[in-house]
Amino acid sequence: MGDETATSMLKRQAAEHAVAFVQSGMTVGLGTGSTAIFATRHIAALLQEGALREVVAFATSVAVRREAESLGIPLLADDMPRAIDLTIDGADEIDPRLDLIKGGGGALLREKIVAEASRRVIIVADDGKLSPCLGTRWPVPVEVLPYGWQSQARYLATLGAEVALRRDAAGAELRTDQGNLILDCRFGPIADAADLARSLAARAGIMEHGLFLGIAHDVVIAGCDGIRHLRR
Ligand code: ABF
Repeated sequence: MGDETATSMLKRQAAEHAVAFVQSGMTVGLGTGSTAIFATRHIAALLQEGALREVVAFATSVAVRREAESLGIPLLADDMPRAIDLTIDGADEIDPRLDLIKGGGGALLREKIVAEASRRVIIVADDGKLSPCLGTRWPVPVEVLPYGWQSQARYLATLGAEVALRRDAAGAELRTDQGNLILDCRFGPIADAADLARSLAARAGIMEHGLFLGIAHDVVIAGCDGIRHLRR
Protein backbone atom coordinates (compact mmCIF):
# COMPACT_ATOMS: atom_id res chain seq x y z
CA MET A 1 0.00 0.00 0.00
CA GLY A 2 1.57 3.33 -1.01
CA ASP A 3 1.92 6.24 1.48
CA GLU A 4 -0.60 8.31 -0.45
CA THR A 5 -3.10 5.47 -0.19
CA ALA A 6 -2.46 5.21 3.57
CA THR A 7 -3.04 8.95 4.00
CA SER A 8 -6.16 8.75 1.89
CA MET A 9 -7.44 5.93 4.10
CA LEU A 10 -6.82 8.05 7.21
CA LYS A 11 -8.70 10.98 5.64
CA ARG A 12 -11.64 8.71 4.86
CA GLN A 13 -11.65 7.24 8.38
CA ALA A 14 -11.72 10.70 9.96
CA ALA A 15 -14.48 11.86 7.63
CA GLU A 16 -16.67 8.82 8.15
CA HIS A 17 -16.25 9.12 11.95
CA ALA A 18 -17.58 12.69 11.72
CA VAL A 19 -20.54 11.68 9.53
CA ALA A 20 -21.80 9.53 12.43
CA PHE A 21 -22.89 12.86 14.01
CA VAL A 22 -25.17 13.68 11.06
CA GLN A 23 -28.80 12.95 11.95
CA SER A 24 -31.82 12.66 9.64
CA GLY A 25 -33.44 16.01 9.04
CA MET A 26 -30.22 17.98 9.55
CA THR A 27 -28.90 20.78 7.37
CA VAL A 28 -25.24 19.91 6.81
CA GLY A 29 -22.36 22.13 5.63
CA LEU A 30 -20.10 20.31 3.17
CA GLY A 31 -16.42 21.27 3.38
CA THR A 32 -13.90 21.59 0.58
CA GLY A 33 -10.75 19.50 0.19
CA SER A 34 -9.69 15.88 -0.16
CA THR A 35 -10.68 14.93 3.39
CA ALA A 36 -14.06 16.63 3.56
CA ILE A 37 -15.06 15.13 0.21
CA PHE A 38 -15.06 11.71 1.86
CA ALA A 39 -17.75 13.00 4.23
CA THR A 40 -19.86 14.22 1.30
CA ARG A 41 -19.57 10.87 -0.45
CA HIS A 42 -20.39 8.96 2.75
CA ILE A 43 -23.49 11.11 3.39
CA ALA A 44 -24.62 10.43 -0.17
CA ALA A 45 -24.18 6.69 0.36
CA LEU A 46 -26.16 6.76 3.63
CA LEU A 47 -28.96 8.73 1.95
CA GLN A 48 -28.94 6.25 -0.91
CA GLU A 49 -29.35 3.25 1.40
CA GLY A 50 -31.94 5.00 3.56
CA ALA A 51 -29.75 5.09 6.68
CA LEU A 52 -30.14 8.88 6.57
CA ARG A 53 -33.24 10.76 5.47
CA GLU A 54 -34.26 14.38 4.74
CA VAL A 55 -30.72 15.74 4.95
CA VAL A 56 -30.21 19.02 3.10
CA ALA A 57 -26.67 20.22 2.41
CA PHE A 58 -24.94 23.55 1.89
CA ALA A 59 -21.69 23.60 -0.12
CA THR A 60 -18.56 25.61 0.73
CA SER A 61 -17.46 25.91 -2.91
CA VAL A 62 -18.75 25.66 -6.46
CA ALA A 63 -16.72 22.47 -6.88
CA VAL A 64 -18.35 20.85 -3.84
CA ARG A 65 -21.79 22.00 -4.99
CA ARG A 66 -21.20 20.26 -8.31
CA GLU A 67 -20.00 17.06 -6.59
CA ALA A 68 -22.98 17.08 -4.21
CA GLU A 69 -25.38 17.59 -7.15
CA SER A 70 -23.76 14.70 -9.02
CA LEU A 71 -24.23 12.53 -5.92
CA GLY A 72 -27.91 13.46 -5.64
CA ILE A 73 -27.59 15.27 -2.30
CA PRO A 74 -30.35 17.92 -1.92
CA LEU A 75 -28.80 21.38 -1.60
CA LEU A 76 -29.94 24.68 -0.11
CA ALA A 77 -29.77 27.76 -2.35
CA ASP A 78 -26.66 29.93 -1.95
CA ASP A 79 -28.55 32.56 0.08
CA MET A 80 -28.65 30.01 2.92
CA PRO A 81 -32.36 30.21 3.86
CA ARG A 82 -31.83 27.93 6.89
CA ALA A 83 -29.25 27.73 9.68
CA ILE A 84 -26.73 24.92 9.44
CA ASP A 85 -26.80 22.22 12.12
CA LEU A 86 -23.41 20.65 11.45
CA THR A 87 -20.49 21.38 9.13
CA ILE A 88 -17.77 18.85 8.37
CA ASP A 89 -14.64 20.42 6.87
CA GLY A 90 -10.91 19.95 6.54
CA ALA A 91 -7.93 22.05 7.60
CA ASP A 92 -4.32 22.62 6.65
CA GLU A 93 -2.85 23.08 10.12
CA ILE A 94 -4.32 22.40 13.58
CA ASP A 95 -2.76 23.64 16.82
CA PRO A 96 -3.27 22.28 20.38
CA ARG A 97 -6.06 24.85 21.00
CA LEU A 98 -7.93 23.48 17.93
CA ASP A 99 -7.30 26.75 16.11
CA LEU A 100 -6.72 26.27 12.41
CA ILE A 101 -5.16 27.46 9.24
CA LYS A 102 -7.55 26.78 6.38
CA GLY A 103 -7.70 27.84 2.75
CA GLY A 104 -5.23 25.54 1.03
CA GLY A 105 -8.16 24.62 -1.19
CA GLY A 106 -8.94 28.26 -1.99
CA ALA A 107 -12.42 28.18 -0.42
CA LEU A 108 -11.63 29.97 2.86
CA LEU A 109 -14.17 32.80 2.49
CA ARG A 110 -17.17 30.52 1.91
CA GLU A 111 -15.81 28.01 4.44
CA LYS A 112 -15.66 30.69 7.15
CA ILE A 113 -19.15 31.98 6.28
CA VAL A 114 -20.50 28.42 6.55
CA ALA A 115 -18.55 27.60 9.71
CA GLU A 116 -19.75 30.75 11.49
CA ALA A 117 -23.33 29.95 10.43
CA SER A 118 -23.12 26.41 11.85
CA ARG A 119 -24.28 25.22 15.24
CA ARG A 120 -21.41 22.71 15.27
CA VAL A 121 -18.21 22.48 13.23
CA ILE A 122 -16.31 19.19 13.09
CA ILE A 123 -12.89 19.37 11.46
CA VAL A 124 -11.53 16.17 9.96
CA ALA A 125 -7.88 15.52 9.19
CA ASP A 126 -5.05 13.04 9.12
CA ASP A 127 -2.50 13.43 11.89
CA GLY A 128 -0.06 15.15 9.53
CA LYS A 129 -2.06 18.36 10.04
CA LEU A 130 -1.25 18.64 13.75
CA SER A 131 1.20 21.42 14.60
CA PRO A 132 2.64 22.89 17.80
CA CYS A 133 2.00 26.43 16.53
CA LEU A 134 0.06 27.81 13.55
CA GLY A 135 2.34 28.96 10.76
CA THR A 136 5.03 26.42 11.53
CA ARG A 137 4.49 24.64 8.22
CA TRP A 138 1.66 26.38 6.40
CA PRO A 139 1.30 29.88 5.00
CA VAL A 140 -1.84 31.81 5.91
CA PRO A 141 -4.01 32.22 2.78
CA VAL A 142 -5.40 35.75 2.45
CA GLU A 143 -8.19 36.41 -0.04
CA VAL A 144 -7.88 39.88 -1.59
CA LEU A 145 -9.90 41.94 -4.05
CA PRO A 146 -8.00 42.15 -7.35
CA TYR A 147 -8.43 45.95 -7.18
CA GLY A 148 -5.27 47.24 -5.48
CA TRP A 149 -4.05 43.76 -4.52
CA GLN A 150 -0.39 44.72 -4.72
CA SER A 151 -0.93 47.25 -1.91
CA GLN A 152 -2.23 44.37 0.21
CA ALA A 153 0.91 42.39 -0.65
CA ARG A 154 3.04 45.30 0.57
CA TYR A 155 0.93 45.62 3.74
CA LEU A 156 1.26 41.88 4.47
CA ALA A 157 5.03 42.13 4.07
CA THR A 158 5.05 44.85 6.76
CA LEU A 159 3.36 42.31 9.05
CA GLY A 160 6.34 40.02 8.51
CA ALA A 161 5.07 37.71 5.76
CA GLU A 162 6.76 36.34 2.69
CA VAL A 163 3.92 36.85 0.21
CA ALA A 164 3.20 34.70 -2.86
CA LEU A 165 0.32 35.19 -5.31
CA ARG A 166 -1.35 31.81 -5.69
CA ARG A 167 -1.33 30.47 -9.22
CA ASP A 168 -3.05 27.46 -10.74
CA ALA A 169 -1.30 24.49 -12.34
CA ALA A 170 -1.09 26.40 -15.64
CA GLY A 171 0.61 29.33 -13.90
CA ALA A 172 -2.35 31.68 -14.19
CA GLU A 173 -3.51 33.75 -11.21
CA LEU A 174 -5.89 31.52 -9.27
CA ARG A 175 -9.34 33.10 -8.89
CA THR A 176 -11.63 32.14 -6.00
CA ASP A 177 -15.36 31.45 -6.47
CA GLN A 178 -15.82 35.16 -5.84
CA GLY A 179 -13.28 36.14 -8.54
CA ASN A 180 -10.76 37.29 -5.94
CA LEU A 181 -7.05 36.47 -5.64
CA ILE A 182 -5.24 34.57 -2.89
CA LEU A 183 -1.96 35.70 -1.35
CA ASP A 184 -0.22 32.90 0.54
CA CYS A 185 1.54 34.54 3.48
CA ARG A 186 4.39 32.66 5.10
CA PHE A 187 4.84 34.11 8.61
CA GLY A 188 6.59 31.19 10.26
CA PRO A 189 5.36 30.24 13.76
CA ILE A 190 2.70 32.81 14.73
CA ALA A 191 3.10 33.86 18.37
CA ASP A 192 -0.18 35.79 18.58
CA ALA A 193 -2.67 34.53 15.98
CA ALA A 194 -5.53 36.62 17.38
CA ASP A 195 -3.50 39.81 16.98
CA LEU A 196 -2.52 38.87 13.43
CA ALA A 197 -6.16 38.07 12.61
CA ARG A 198 -7.15 41.55 13.81
CA SER A 199 -4.50 43.17 11.62
CA LEU A 200 -5.70 41.22 8.60
CA ALA A 201 -9.39 41.91 9.19
CA ALA A 202 -8.72 45.65 9.64
CA ARG A 203 -7.40 46.17 6.10
CA ALA A 204 -9.76 47.27 3.34
CA GLY A 205 -9.27 44.96 0.32
CA ILE A 206 -8.53 41.90 2.44
CA MET A 207 -11.77 39.99 2.04
CA GLU A 208 -10.92 37.09 4.38
CA HIS A 209 -7.98 35.18 5.85
CA GLY A 210 -7.30 31.55 6.69
CA LEU A 211 -6.91 31.89 10.47
CA PHE A 212 -9.94 30.05 11.89
CA LEU A 213 -9.70 30.85 15.59
CA GLY A 214 -12.23 29.55 18.10
CA ILE A 215 -14.38 28.17 15.26
CA ALA A 216 -13.96 24.39 15.41
CA HIS A 217 -16.03 22.63 18.09
CA ASP A 218 -14.55 19.20 17.39
CA VAL A 219 -11.46 17.95 15.60
CA VAL A 220 -11.29 14.34 14.43
CA ILE A 221 -7.76 13.17 13.79
CA ALA A 222 -6.99 9.84 12.11
CA GLY A 223 -3.52 8.38 12.59
CA CYS A 224 -1.86 4.99 12.47
CA ASP A 225 -2.79 4.66 16.18
CA GLY A 226 -6.50 5.12 15.40
CA ILE A 227 -9.02 7.94 15.65
CA ARG A 228 -8.77 10.80 18.16
CA HIS A 229 -11.87 12.91 18.69
CA LEU A 230 -10.82 16.20 20.29
CA ARG A 231 -13.36 18.65 21.69
CA ARG A 232 -12.88 22.35 22.40
C1 ABF B 1 -10.37 22.81 3.13
O1 ABF B 1 -9.71 21.63 3.31
C2 ABF B 1 -9.38 23.91 3.18
O2 ABF B 1 -9.70 24.95 4.03
C3 ABF B 1 -8.18 23.22 3.64
O3 ABF B 1 -7.12 23.90 3.09
C4 ABF B 1 -8.38 21.90 3.03
C5 ABF B 1 -7.56 20.79 3.51
O4 ABF B 1 -7.47 19.97 2.43
P1 ABF B 1 -7.23 18.44 2.51
O5 ABF B 1 -8.36 17.88 3.32
O6 ABF B 1 -7.26 18.05 1.08
O7 ABF B 1 -5.91 18.24 3.15
O8 ABF B 1 -11.29 22.95 4.11
